[in-house]
Amino acid sequence: MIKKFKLGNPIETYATVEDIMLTNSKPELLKTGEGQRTLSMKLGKSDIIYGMGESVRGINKRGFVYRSFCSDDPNHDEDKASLYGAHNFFIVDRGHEVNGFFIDTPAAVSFDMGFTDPGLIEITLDFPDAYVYEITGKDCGEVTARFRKLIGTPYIPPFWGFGLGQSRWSYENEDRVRSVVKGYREAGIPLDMVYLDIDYMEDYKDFTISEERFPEFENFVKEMKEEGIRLIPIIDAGVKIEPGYDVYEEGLAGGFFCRKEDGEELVSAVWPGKTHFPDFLNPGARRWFGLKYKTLLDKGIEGFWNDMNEPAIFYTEDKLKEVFDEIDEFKGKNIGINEYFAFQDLVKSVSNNMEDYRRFYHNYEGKTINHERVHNLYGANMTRAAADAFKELAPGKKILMFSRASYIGAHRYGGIWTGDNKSWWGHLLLNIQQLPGLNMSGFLYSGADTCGFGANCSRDLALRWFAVSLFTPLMRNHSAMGTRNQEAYVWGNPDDFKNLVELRYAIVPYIYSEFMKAVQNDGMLFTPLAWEYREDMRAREIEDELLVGESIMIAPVYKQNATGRYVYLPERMLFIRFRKYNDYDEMVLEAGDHYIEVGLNEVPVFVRPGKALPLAQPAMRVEDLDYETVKYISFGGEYNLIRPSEENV
Ligand code: MIG
Repeated sequence: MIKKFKLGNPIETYATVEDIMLTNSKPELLKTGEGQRTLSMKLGKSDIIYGMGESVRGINKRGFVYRSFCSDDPNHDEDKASLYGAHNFFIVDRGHEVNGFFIDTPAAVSFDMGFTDPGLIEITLDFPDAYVYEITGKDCGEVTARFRKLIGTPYIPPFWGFGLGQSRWSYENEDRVRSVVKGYREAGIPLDMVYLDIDYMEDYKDFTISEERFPEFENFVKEMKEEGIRLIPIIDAGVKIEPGYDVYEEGLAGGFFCRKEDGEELVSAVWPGKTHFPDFLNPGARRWFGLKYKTLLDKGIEGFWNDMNEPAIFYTEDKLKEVFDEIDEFKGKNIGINEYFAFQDLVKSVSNNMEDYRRFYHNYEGKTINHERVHNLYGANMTRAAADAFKELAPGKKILMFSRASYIGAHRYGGIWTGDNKSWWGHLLLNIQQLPGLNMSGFLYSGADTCGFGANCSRDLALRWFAVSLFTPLMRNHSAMGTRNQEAYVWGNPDDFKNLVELRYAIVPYIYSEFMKAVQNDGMLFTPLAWEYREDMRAREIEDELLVGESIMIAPVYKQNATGRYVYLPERMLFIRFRKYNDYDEMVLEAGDHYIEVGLNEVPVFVRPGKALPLAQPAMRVEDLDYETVKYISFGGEYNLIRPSEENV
């Protein structure tokens, strides 16, 4: 059962695709407070909260304040209220019944999930205008499926998008890319994609290519394609201000950039230096920017990643001026301790600050709307710009597309990656814990930067991380400038990595098949144990094991120096310890707790009773997988394998 309520005058977000009749009353399960700015609900002692999409902390979201406000913040610490996505959907599992809530507003919202008062959820809207959806059902899966039906079918990537991608900021020229491909080939490790970060461009200008570093780009794309590798360039939101640069000139002439109150285009600095932000909320601007991807499609490119679209702001001219003026006031003064801290904060406040987000406007649905009111739609509409254009530019063809910023609804247009994590063991666990929330919000094609983006990775962390990522639809190894190289072939004994990546390719048919079932049935690819084992009190607290599709459960090792781990089995399962896709131990384990040994080169998988896991003979790239080689590891069951259809290849 879904009920839709209206608070104030909501701004349309197009997050949903189903028409639901408005209930002309206040929300029923959530109690509205003063000025309809707050919504609250009592929490029972053992209620569990799931959802909130891309966010920090555990699978159970209870006990923290999350704030939906797309943010460019590379420090995903435990106290970060906002990451890159704004996914305002959560469910409360009350045992006998489950309630789901979607707060549909493009402005910021805070979700106090039993933090201030352990017995209360309190939602605070920055603006008291929103559609509120209340969904009830018998269990978590049913409520989530109803929500997913409401928001429409998730993006399906091309089949090769399930292969391994290698990325780094940056493989800055042709030879560097060639050497990465060579590294993989020599180690015999499968690979489907190499990502190009901002340095492939000329001065970080969107839709340009550096003549110096990629002098014959089109030929190079072809050369790589012949090698079986697709190049995936990055596109940033900001357009460099540079007279004569076509994207800048056209954007200006078309009136496609965001403006300030005085009618001037906002000047903000990002990688290209000073830029303007395309107004992705304006259909004309969206179409114009989307069609620009043609420049790269024409050169043989078949996939992209969209970045910096929260939008990230290093500084704006206006803010910088204000800060300098304030600093001037400190000059020559005898600074006290409080002033010292205020002084120090001044410079830090320059990037991604609220004043700047209030400084510009969008032309949305025929109205001029301040950015603050629609902030969370910006990145989502950049993705939509690309996806709409792809339909026009490459009809019938699947283009790989994923974004950093997102709002619910954008899951129909592309996937997301989870941004700048670190090569930390804690972030490996975070990777596991983020997956169910992402699926609940419709983001099925997603994954984290394998091995971690910031900080230096170690060999053991790299192995353990590959052993997790090999289950995620988007599997990409990516790292930041200045960090240690972490490609699969750089570590000693690359065969350990080869075996892990081969196992990935061997289970691609399963991941793809379960992905498609999740698309078709409004289902989950990564499910918390408690959703399936409803009566099992232990399962309700498991935060480091997941069901992946219908056949298997995973229990990854995410601690350093661990030679194994404790695993809880809610029922009898077939434990497989893979060393290689065709070399593994098999053991039936009874329900309950077990300590399992898992070497650095091993992957534990548990097949559920009455189910089977398909495994193909691996190939060097996804398109070469031969479905005739698929064999099944069965625990007394059969498997319905969905193969990629013609159009998905
Ligand atoms: O300010 O393009 O999250 O994946 O490598 C950093 C450089 C900008 C942030 C992305 C990251 C990418 C990096 N970008």
